[in-house]
Amino acid sequence: MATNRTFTMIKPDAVQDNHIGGILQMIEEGGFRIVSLKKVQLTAERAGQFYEVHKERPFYGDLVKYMSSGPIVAAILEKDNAVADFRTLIGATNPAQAADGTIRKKYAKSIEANAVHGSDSDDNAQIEGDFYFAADEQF
Ligand code: 3AN
Repeated sequence: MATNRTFTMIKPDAVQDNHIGGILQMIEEGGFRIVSLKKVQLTAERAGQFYEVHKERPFYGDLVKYMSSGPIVAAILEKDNAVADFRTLIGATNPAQAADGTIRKKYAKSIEANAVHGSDSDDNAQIEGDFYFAADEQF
C-alpha cells in the first residue's frame, strides 16, 4: 500500500554552500509538507549503516566519507504519492541527466555530491525516517 510520506537528506555539499533554504523552498513549493526536520553530522559509522544496501558498490567507501564530511539536514515529508513525486522533484542521480526544474539540476555538483537524497520506496522511507527520528518521540 502506498503511503503519503517520504524521507530526504540535504547532503553536505548543499549544506556547506548555504542551499538549505533554497532546497526547502523547492520542496514546499512542490507541494510537500515538512513533518520532521533536523540538522546533524553523521559519524562514518552511522553513514555506513545508512548506506548499507550499497556496501558492495565500488563507490561505497567514498560515499560514506562524503556523507560524514559535514552536517546534513534530514527531513520526513508528506504529500500524496510522496515517494514517486519526490523522486521526480529531485531528478536523476547523475545531475548531468537531471531534468530542468529539478533540485539536482539546480544544486547538484556531481553524481556523488548530488545535493539531496530521496527514498526509493515506501518501506525505505519508513526505515530511513526512523533512522533519524524514531528516538525523538519523547519530544
Ligand atoms: P539515488 O540517491 O538517486 O537514489 P542511489 O540510491 O543509487 O541513488 O545512490 C545513493 C547515493 O550514492 C547517490 N545519491 C550518490 O550520492 C551515490 N552514488 C550513486 N551512484 C554513484 C556513482 N556511480 N558514483 C559515485 N557515487 C554514486
